[in-house]
Amino acid sequence: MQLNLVIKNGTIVTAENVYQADIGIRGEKIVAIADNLSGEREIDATGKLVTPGAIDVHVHHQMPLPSGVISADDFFTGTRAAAYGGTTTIIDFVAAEPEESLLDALAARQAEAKDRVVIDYGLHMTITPTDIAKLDQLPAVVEAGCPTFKLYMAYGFRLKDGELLQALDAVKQVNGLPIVHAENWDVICLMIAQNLAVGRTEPRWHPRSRPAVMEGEAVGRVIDMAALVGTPVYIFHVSCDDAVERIAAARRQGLRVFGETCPQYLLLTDAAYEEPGLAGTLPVCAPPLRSLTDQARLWTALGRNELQVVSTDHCPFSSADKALGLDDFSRIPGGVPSIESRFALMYTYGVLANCFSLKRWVRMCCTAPARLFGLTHKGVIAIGYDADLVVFDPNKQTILSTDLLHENVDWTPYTGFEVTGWPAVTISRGEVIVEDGTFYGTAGRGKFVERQLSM
Ligand code: DUC
Ligand code: ZN
Repeated sequence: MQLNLVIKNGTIVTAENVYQADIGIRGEKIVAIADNLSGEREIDATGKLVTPGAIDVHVHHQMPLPSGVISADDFFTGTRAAAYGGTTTIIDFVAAEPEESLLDALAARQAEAKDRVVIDYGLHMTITPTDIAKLDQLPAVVEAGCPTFKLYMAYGFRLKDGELLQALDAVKQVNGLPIVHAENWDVICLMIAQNLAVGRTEPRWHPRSRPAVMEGEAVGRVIDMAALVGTPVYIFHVSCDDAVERIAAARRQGLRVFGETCPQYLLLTDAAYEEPGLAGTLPVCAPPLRSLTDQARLWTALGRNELQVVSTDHCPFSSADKALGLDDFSRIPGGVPSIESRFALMYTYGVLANCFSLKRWVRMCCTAPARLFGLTHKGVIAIGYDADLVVFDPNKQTILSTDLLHENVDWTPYTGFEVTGWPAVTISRGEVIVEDGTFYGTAGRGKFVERQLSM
């Protein structure tokens, strides 16, 4: 069989197995897994791990906030950084204007991404309060390849409980997956106002205005509503023990409840908000960073499969934008970067720290996101799947810094973090797009993936 590309002598890591074999690629697909393959081009992966391309189901590129500030990575810079870090598919978001149809909004967002994306991408459809009148459009959105629906319980465009129930029911009717930002917005608003009223304006009041117990309450509330309606539900950016406990309890009852956490909650704590001046504003995100105890619980939850996915919620804002909230923590644009470092951070601080196995690393960063989010040809190393692969050098030592990373932002919360293991080669649909630190991809080569759920 004529092979265009062969990855030779590597250790293949999948969610189920770790084994030695060569991988043969023809065109965009994996067509052979065997010993002693040869092809037009061969990459020697001796001493390296070969994994599926990582999948990041939670990213915000060029996302405008109501304040007018826009997240700093666009679809080119963000997906190029993702490729450097071994991520070959992302799922971003689309939100319709009040007068806009959901399909028009989808087309507009695809137009923003089209000429810029370096890797394949999908989009989650957001359901805001003004979209409750458009729920009859959901079948068309699913038909267009977007079967996952973002529901906010926080921010100005949150859904109130009645709207949330309506949205969950509508998503269930189309066999979609609701994905939820779960926090208690009324409590947060009150606590922010109370703190600001007495001059508590510094970033340290950000986590104190968004208590973990109320994240747990919101997670429990939406799980109960999803159970009432009979739909599965996926909880975004779980940050604390209270939220994990609700998810774990629901799963023990046999409910189809899933959750993710992100590197910031696994590796940073709320002590970061105690830093004076600008430094304390930078890691502001929502939910906020939590305590060391919460952090430890998240690692345990990943090891026990109480949480299934590690995504990033990559949403960088420049330090100049963060400084807009220097005198008022509630004005700090929320979000942190990690689209490039997630896969390696999870290897170093997860696998090498014995929190979970190699197989589970691949499961939570590649295979589970593909399965849960309907990326039917991705996240797995098997014949017929897309040749999205990473040749991962498990010995490469790196100290993270903004100079090393390619995210379009002038800071990273991971400055000084020591990482062992980094992608040496990233392959997207059979094309080498990063090799030994050089980028070979092109803007616009990524394709929109029409996703189909199989839950
Ligand atoms: N939280 C953040 O911190 N940023 C982006 C959106 C979100 O929910
Ligand atoms: Zn987000």
